[in-house]
Amino acid sequence: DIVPVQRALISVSDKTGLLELAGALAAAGVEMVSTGSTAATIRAAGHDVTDVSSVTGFPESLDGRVKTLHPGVHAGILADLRLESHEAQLNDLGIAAFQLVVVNLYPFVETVESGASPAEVIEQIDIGGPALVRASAKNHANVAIVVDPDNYDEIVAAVAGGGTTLRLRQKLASLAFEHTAGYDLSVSAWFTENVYDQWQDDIEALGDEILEQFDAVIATNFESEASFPDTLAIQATRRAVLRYGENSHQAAALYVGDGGQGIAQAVQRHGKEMSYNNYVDADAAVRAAFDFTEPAVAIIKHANPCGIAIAGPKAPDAIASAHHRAHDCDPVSAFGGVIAANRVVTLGMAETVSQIFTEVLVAPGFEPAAFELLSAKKNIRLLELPADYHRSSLELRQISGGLLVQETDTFEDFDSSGWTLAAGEEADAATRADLEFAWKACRSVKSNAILLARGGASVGVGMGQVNRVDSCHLAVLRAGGRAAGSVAASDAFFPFADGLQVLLEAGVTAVVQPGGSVRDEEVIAAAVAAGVTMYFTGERHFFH
Ligand code: 93A
Repeated sequence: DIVPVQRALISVSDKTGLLELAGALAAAGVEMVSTGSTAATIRAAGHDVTDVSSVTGFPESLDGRVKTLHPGVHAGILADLRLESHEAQLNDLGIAAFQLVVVNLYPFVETVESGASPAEVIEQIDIGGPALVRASAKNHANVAIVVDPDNYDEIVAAVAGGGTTLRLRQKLASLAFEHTAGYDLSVSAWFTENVYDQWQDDIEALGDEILEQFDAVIATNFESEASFPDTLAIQATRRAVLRYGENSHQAAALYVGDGGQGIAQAVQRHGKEMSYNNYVDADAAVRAAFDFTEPAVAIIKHANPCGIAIAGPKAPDAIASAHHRAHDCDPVSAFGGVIAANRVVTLGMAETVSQIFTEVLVAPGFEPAAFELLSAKKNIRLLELPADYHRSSLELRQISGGLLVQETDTFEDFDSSGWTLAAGEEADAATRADLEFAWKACRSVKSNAILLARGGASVGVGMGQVNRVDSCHLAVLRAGGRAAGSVAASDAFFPFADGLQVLLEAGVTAVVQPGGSVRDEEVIAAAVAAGVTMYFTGERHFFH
C-alpha cells in the first residue's frame, strides 16, 4: 500500500511553507508540475519545475479561470494504477500519473472579508482547485492530496521514507473533502447574503416612493380630529422601515402613534430586527399575558395562543412556572413561538426558553443572568415592555377604503361578580378561579374561541374556526386526556347545544360563556343533564 512519489502537482494560493516543501521534494528527486505563480515562486528559489501549460499543451487562459481543468492533468490524477487497463490507457494517451497533489484554494473568505466588490469575490471562487482536490481524494488509492501547509512536514517525511501509506492517504482524503465542503458552504452563504442584500437594496430604492405613500396614508388617516378629538389626534411617526411585510414581496414600515403605549414602543435589547409578523405576534402575546395580575406567560403562534398560564400555587420561581405550564399546553405548536411574560424573566425561565426555538420574548425586564444566557442565542429577539404600559383606549383597523375605530376591549378592573349561574351548582373556589382564568385567557384567542383550562393553565385551545362546534372539537383534541376535569370558556354564546355537547362528552366540569342565544334553554338543559356548572357572563369577547 506504499505509493512512492515520483511526480507532484502543486498549485497553491497560500504560499506558506511552499519553499521548504519544494526544496524537500526536489531533494527527493520528485518532478514538480505547477501553475502560474506557484511555478514562478518555486523557480525563483532555484528548483526545477514544469509549467502545467506544457503538460496540457494548452495555455493558462481566460484570466486564469482555466489552468488545470484539462484531461492531461485529471487523467494523471484519476488513473487507478491498480488496474492494468488504466495504466495502458495512460500510456496510449502519453499522460504521466501524479502520486502527490498539493493544492490550497483561492482565498474566497478573505476576499469577502476585505470588502471586495461582488465581481472580485466571484473571481475568487476556485473551480479548478476543488476539482484537483476531489479527484485526488477520490483516487486516494494512488494519490496523496495535501490541502493544508500544516501537513507538509508529514508528507515530506513520507516521501523521504519511500512513499505514502494508504492510512495517510485516507486521512488526507478525508481532510480534503471536509475542506472543499467547507469552502462551498462559504460560497453558498455569500450568495445567499449577497442576493439578499441586493434585494434589500431594491426594496430600499423602491422604498422612498412607497414610504411617501405610507406617510401620506398615515397623515390623512391619523391626523383627522373629526370625531374623536382627544384620542384620535394620533401623530403617527415612522419608526422603522421593516425588512418586509407579511410576505417578502411586501414593503412595510412601523409607525408609532402617540395614542397609547404598546409593543411598538417596546425596547429591543437583543436579536435580529423585528419583522412585521414578529410585531403582530408579540402584540398578541402581550394582549394575552399582560391582562393577568398574577405572574402569567402566553405563547403565540400566528397571532393565536398555543398556551397561556399563570404560575402554579406556591411555585418558588413563579414566572418560570407560568412558562412551563403554558409550554406544556401544546409543546409542538410552541416551537418557533413568540412569548410574553408579565414579570421579569428569571434565570429559571431563561434556562427553559433557551432550550426551545423562540422568535421573540417580551417581558418587563430580564434578570442579568437570564439576559446573559438568552442573549448568547442569536436567533431570539428580547424586548422590554413595562407591565403597566398605558393601553390605548381605541383600536383601529384598516378595511379597504377606510378605517374602523372602536374602544379597546380590555380586562382592566376585571370582576366576575356579575356572572349568573345558568346551570348546576355554584362552583367551589378552585373551579371558580379556573373559570375566571379561562374566561380571561379566552379573550386573546381568535374567534370562534374555546379554551379549556385546569389549575390556571390552558390545556386545549380551539381557535379561529368558522363554527363553534369545530372549535370545541379542536380544543378537546388538543387537550387529549386533559379535557376530562377541565373547565371551558367560550368567547361567545353557544347558538345550539351541539358545541357544548362536545365539551360535556369530553368530561368538562364547568363552563363559562356569555349566554344570550335564542336557544339558551336548550343549551342550559344540556348542561343540567350532564350535571355541569355553567355561568353566563352577559358579555362576549369576540376577537377577529
Ligand atoms: O481559476 S481556477 O478555478 N481554474 C483552474 O483551472 C485552476 N487550477 C488551479 N483556479 C485554479 N487553480 C487554483 O489556482 C488553485 O486552487 C490555487 O489556489 C491557485 C494557484 O494558482 P497560481 O499558482 O497561479 O497562484
